[in-house]
Amino acid sequence: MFKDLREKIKQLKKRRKAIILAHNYQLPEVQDVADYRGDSLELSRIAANTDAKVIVFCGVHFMAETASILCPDKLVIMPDIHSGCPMANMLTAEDLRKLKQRYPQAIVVGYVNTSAEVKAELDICCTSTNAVAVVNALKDKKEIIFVPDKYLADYVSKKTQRKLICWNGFCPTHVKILPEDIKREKKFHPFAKVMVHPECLPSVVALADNVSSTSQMCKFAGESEAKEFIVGTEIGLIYRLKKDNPKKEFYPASEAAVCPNMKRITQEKILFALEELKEEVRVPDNIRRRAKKAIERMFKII
Ligand code: CIZ
Ligand code: SF4
Repeated sequence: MFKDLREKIKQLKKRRKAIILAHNYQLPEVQDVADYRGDSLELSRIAANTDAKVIVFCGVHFMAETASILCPDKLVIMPDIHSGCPMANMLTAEDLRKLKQRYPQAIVVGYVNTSAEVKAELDICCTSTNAVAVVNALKDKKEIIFVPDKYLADYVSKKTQRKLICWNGFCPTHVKILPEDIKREKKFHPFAKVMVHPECLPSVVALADNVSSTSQMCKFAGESEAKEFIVGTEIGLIYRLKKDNPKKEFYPASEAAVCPNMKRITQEKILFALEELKEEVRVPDNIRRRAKKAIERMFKII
């Protein structure tokens, strides 16, 4: 059945002049039909530079919004519009405006895991790949607000030796990975390198050989001499890591690290999305222009 679906998707994709982008956490069946896989920013950059007319974005809502912010002339559609990010939903634009009022001198750095409305309130955007570099570039600023992820903020603060004003946001999936999980897997696989995402608990980050975003993990696993890896992030990444490195072994730190929102999209939904060209994600122009500035400032730093 997948073969049939795959063929239909391929044909319709051509007819619609569409490309399919899949986040590293998507289901294997989605990654298999994607033209590109990557983290949210890699995918948005691909969206911005493609000649395709339609972008089928398989990820969560803020990622499709980011693609739309960077390429407003293209039709960005999500095969499941209800794929949201609970972390992004923990901070509203109104919350951030209030925080800014309390610290009027502070420069505002925001993780890409935020809504377009929140991005419009930021000075600079960042990702888990470049958060440390972004904060390091703000040496002349006395106060820095860093939202919404308190654990990413903790990691960045330790790496940069900067005090950050943060928000009480977190990723409900990454906090499921516990230090005991890492210790147990290390016992089972004593030669494995431990890679963890900076959205994890600080007690988990402290046990890692490598703390990085999903795209950095793919790079690290490919370049490392090690043959085995314990992976402390959403388990969808394991499929990509294994496919790209068939001679190496990857063990999830915890089978509980599943993001249900990342698992909503299927091949069937991709086919429907291509048939009906729905659901469109478009950011209103006034918000888009302001949000784009924050993303462009980040591009200038990295
Ligand atoms: O930016 C992304 O794609 C996220 C949320 C995860 C990562 O580290 O790739
Ligand atoms: Fe959001 Fe966490 Fe899911 Fe990523 S894994 S989309 S941060 S809830």
